[in-house]
Amino acid sequence: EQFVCADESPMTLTRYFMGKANEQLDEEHVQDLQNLMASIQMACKKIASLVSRAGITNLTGYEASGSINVQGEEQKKLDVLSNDVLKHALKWRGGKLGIIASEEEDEPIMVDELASGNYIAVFDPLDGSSNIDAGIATGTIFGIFAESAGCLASDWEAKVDQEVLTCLQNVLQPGSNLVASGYCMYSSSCMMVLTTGSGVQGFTLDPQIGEFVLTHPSITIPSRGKIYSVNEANEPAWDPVLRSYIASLKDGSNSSGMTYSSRYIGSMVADVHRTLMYGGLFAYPADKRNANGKLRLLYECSPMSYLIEQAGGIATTGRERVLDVIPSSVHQRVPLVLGSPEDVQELLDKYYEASL
Ligand code: P6P
Repeated sequence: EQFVCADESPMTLTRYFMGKANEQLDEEHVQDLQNLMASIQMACKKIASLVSRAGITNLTGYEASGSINVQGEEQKKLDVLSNDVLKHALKWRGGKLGIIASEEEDEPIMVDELASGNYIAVFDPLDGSSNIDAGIATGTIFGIFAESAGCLASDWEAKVDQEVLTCLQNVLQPGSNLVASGYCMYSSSCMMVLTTGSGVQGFTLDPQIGEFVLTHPSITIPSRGKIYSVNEANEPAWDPVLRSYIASLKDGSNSSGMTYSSRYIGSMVADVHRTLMYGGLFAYPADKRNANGKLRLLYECSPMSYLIEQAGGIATTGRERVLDVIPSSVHQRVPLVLGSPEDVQELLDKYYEASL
C-alpha cells in the first residue's frame, strides 16, 4: 500500500524528510539531516541500479585487481563501486559532513577540511556482496552520528595533524549517539528502512517514478516470532546456553511452546529485514573460533540495533546492549543477537540464570 500526502501525491522519502524527520533535532539539524538523507537515497538508487544490472554489465565477480579490503576479504567489483557511489554522493551533498567511515576504507576519511562537519557517516556500502553472483538479496547499511563540536571540520585548518587524527578517531562513538540509521535492501523490491529517533519508516522504490514512497509507516517488530536466523554450521562452536536455547526453539520446549522455522539468507540486511517484519531473532554469535563473532560494530551492528530498538525490539551482544558498546577500533567486531523482545529476552534470561 502506498501512503499519500494531503494533495494525493505519494509520500516520498524526500517529502517525509521535508515534513517530519526527527522532532528532537533543531531546525538547522533537520535541514542537515535532510541533505544527508537526500545524498544517501540518491546513492542507494544508483547502487540498486548497479546491482540489478550486474549480470548484464559484467559487474559480478571480483575486482580484476583481486584487491583485498582491510577485513582480509576479496573485494567484489560492486563493493568498490558502491563505496565510491556513497562517498561521492555524501561528499557532493555532505556539506555538513566531516568524516566518513566505511567497511571498504581502511581508515576514516575527512570529507573536506572546509566542510562544516556537523555529522559523521558510517556505512557498509554493499553488505552480503558475496551473494551477488547468485542473485541473492544484498543491502547498504548506514548510520549518522552528530559530530562533536570539538572536531567541526571548519576548525580543522587550525588543528595540527595530531588533533586531526583525534578528530578522525571521533568516529568511534557508541550506537546510542546515532541520530539516524537504516538500510536499503536490494531484493524482490528495493526498500529503504530507516529511523531518525522517532520510530521506523519503510519506503519502497517505485521504478515508475524513481522515488522511494512510504509503504510501511511506523514499523514495529512483533513481540514474539516463530523464526530463528543463524548460521547453524557454527552450532558446535557456540556457547552451551545458546546451543540449548536454539534447541528449545526446534523442539518447542521454549516458553512459547512453539516449534520455530529456521531461515538464513546469509545477507545481514535481508535477514534483519525479515526479522523486523515477521518477528523472531537473528544472530551472529561469538563462537570458539571467533570470540567477537563476525559482524562489525560501527557500521553494521550499531545502525541495525538502533533501528531494531526504535521498532520495539532488543539488540544485544549477549553480555550488553549493543548501543552501549564504545568501539575501540573502526572495524571492531561484536557478537550480535537481535529481534523480537520476548525472543531475545528469553535468551538473555538463560544467560543470566547460567551466570548465577
Ligand atoms: P556467514 C555477509 O558476508 C555478512 O557480512 C553478513 O551480511 C551476513 O549476515 C554474514 O556475513 C554471513 O556470514 O559466516 O554465515 O556466511
